[in-house]
Amino acid sequence: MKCSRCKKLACVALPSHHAGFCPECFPLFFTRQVETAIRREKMFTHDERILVALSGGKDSLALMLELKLQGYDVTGLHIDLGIPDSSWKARKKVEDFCDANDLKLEVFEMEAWGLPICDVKQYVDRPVCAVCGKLKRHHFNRIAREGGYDALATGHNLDDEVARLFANTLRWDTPYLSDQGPVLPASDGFVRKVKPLFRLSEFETANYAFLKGIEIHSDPCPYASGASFTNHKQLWGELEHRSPGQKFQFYNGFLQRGKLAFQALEKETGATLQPCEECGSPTSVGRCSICRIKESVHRKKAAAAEG
Ligand code: Q46
Ligand code: ZN
Repeated sequence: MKCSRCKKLACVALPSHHAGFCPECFPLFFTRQVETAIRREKMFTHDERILVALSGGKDSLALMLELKLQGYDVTGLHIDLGIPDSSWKARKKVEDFCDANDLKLEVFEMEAWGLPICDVKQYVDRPVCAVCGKLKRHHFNRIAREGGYDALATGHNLDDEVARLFANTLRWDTPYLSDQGPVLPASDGFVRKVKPLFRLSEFETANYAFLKGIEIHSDPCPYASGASFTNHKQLWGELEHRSPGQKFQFYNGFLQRGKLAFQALEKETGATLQPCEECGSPTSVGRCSICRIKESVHRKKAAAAEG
């Protein structure tokens, strides 16, 4: 196959775009997709300050590098989760990457804040990933809000978005369906959230990271369960293989035609939010669920220490 742009030998075939690219031209395709996402969805401008959530994986590091190359004012935020034998490796990859590319970085330590994820696993009677995800979203938003950033960018790609949309649709989960999309505008103590990689598949992001020589953290989290999410991705992988372009059509169709209906439903039932009495984060009750989880873990830990 020849490169669709320069006609040299292609190294990446993209059936959904009826195209293929050589190692020099593929990053240009990637850049165009990110530019289109930012422009069409009005994600942010060159005058705004963007906080980029960096896990150390291929998507977040590729996003950070690409936004910097496009001249945006970006700062990375890494949350050190405090998972033994794992978190330090992800943190090191992020720190080395930011050093090597002269990128601004903030690191937030869950252990220093008083609730490492290993304690969540031990003392909370709920799936660890549900609580870990909630804690990460809480701190990403809080740090972006307190730091006066205009937007929080995450590395979610098309496969992540389609798998989540599919899961939300299977449950007809109205609150999540009304919120899902590449841009969530700022409201009630929440900063604007954006996903500039939503037009690109996992395969495309992985190729970009590889061709740019980004060293990623690829070890699986020792607490990972995510079986249904992985199953949904596999299912969609098969559909896409049989009918290239299906993933984007499904997601884009939802944005164009489905989302507004779910938003209208939520307006009728949505709760009013106010700042948490303790940490100031938006909540529908007096103290937010994060403050309550933290207190409950501390109580259980103290009781366990007393024997
Ligand atoms: S870090 Fe946290 Fe993930 Fe580990 S405990 Fe689960 S949610 S799997 S992306
Ligand atoms: Zn709180």
